Amino acid sequence: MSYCNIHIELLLIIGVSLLAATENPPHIIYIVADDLGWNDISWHDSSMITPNLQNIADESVILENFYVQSLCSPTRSSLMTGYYPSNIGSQHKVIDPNRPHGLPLGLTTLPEKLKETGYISYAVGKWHLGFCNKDYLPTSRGFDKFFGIYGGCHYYYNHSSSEHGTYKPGLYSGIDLHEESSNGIFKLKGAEYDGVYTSNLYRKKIAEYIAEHDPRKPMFFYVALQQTHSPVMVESEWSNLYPNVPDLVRRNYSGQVTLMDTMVGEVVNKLKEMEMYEDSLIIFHSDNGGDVKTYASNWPLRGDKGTYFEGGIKAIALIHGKGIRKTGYVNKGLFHVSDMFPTLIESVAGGQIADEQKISGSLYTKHNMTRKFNNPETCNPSKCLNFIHCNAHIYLNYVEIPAPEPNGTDIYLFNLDADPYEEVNIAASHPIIVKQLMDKLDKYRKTAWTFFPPADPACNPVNFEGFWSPGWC
Ligand SMILES: [Ca+2]
Repeated sequence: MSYCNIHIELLLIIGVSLLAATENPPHIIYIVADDLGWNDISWHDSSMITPNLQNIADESVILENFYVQSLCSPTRSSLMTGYYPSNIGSQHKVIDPNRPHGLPLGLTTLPEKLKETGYISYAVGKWHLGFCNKDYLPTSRGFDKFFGIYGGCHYYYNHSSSEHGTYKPGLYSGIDLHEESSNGIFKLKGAEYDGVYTSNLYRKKIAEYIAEHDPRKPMFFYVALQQTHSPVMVESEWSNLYPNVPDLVRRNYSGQVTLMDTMVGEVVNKLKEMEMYEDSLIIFHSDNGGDVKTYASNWPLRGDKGTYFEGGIKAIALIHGKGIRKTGYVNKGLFHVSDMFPTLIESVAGGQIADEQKISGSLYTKHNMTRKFNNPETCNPSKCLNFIHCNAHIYLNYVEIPAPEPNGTDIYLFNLDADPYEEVNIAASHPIIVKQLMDKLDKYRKTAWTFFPPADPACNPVNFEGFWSPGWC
């Protein structure tokens, strides 16, 4: 299935490409969960308490073969630009707060493109696409307002993170909570914020942005939730909903899932209150698979966040609302997050993407493939300084082949129709398919590059009133 087929199929699902020229395009509510496990949703595991998402799902199209990258920044880079991350230097690892890089400047982002057709854009939550220079910030990349964090995660109560996130302490640490608008960029600290669980701040701000929006203009709202990313911290009212879960971390993680679900319900209710719901298209998906270190569950899929087995790159996903022709079913078509950009621009917003962009060697050239830079069994992500030297992952008619490092020997080939949980490696018995896919992979390697500079001590938040801030690249 080529890019065109993927795009056309997604377009058919949405079915809004035939909007009359006089009809206003819908509001687009794009909700991204962080590290949500494949099995951590009620339609896969009925013990998970996600009634709001279930209600939406019952009236939506569940995309059961929706693929993303295995980590946060690569998926979000692809979503915001329509490129494969490997073609825009964003494939490698994530955008670390101590490295002077970001989503490469000069690329037209989704909100910038939507602005051409009249959209007003808001973002609440996690950015994780660079901040070392003001030019990388959300309001410099097309959003009209932003409230949230620049990095990949932070502690929910004191809003701090280290250069290594919250996994382990780093030499540099600081507060990561900001608001941006036409009035400026603001570091958020004080009684209104200190000690307040971050998601509660988001809940308030999401409602505020929707209430302030002029409903006569199309709205693009990027709701980038921190749930269910580490640290596994949640107020007890949520974890107490799972009294039968014996493990404390899993109980807290489950509470995060239900808080996430509640926030989605609050978005829906606010849209209804403002009489915008009937004119809204809602998209929900995770940015990568669940992280088993935080007790997420991707069962029965193999692998998890950071791997290129199904558990790392197959995301919970649905699409709901205005323009959907047929709802209440599971679609098993093969999609990649990069398909969202052209679909939303052309089919939903009524905008245009230049033909030369569609047919260029890198931009918007879609295939059923997802590249990978590491293999959990052979490659430590922290040592993968260039994904080309690590592993890749390619799909062809539902057969996948994670290819090895150039000097490696491990090749996996799975028939996902017969073996969806990747239990039997059939590479040795299918050399022709392996050769075909390796040749294809080599072709794509030639279009890849990496933007992953070394850490720069100029990032130190002590230089910026204790905040992770722009101004050092
Ligand atoms: Ca993530």
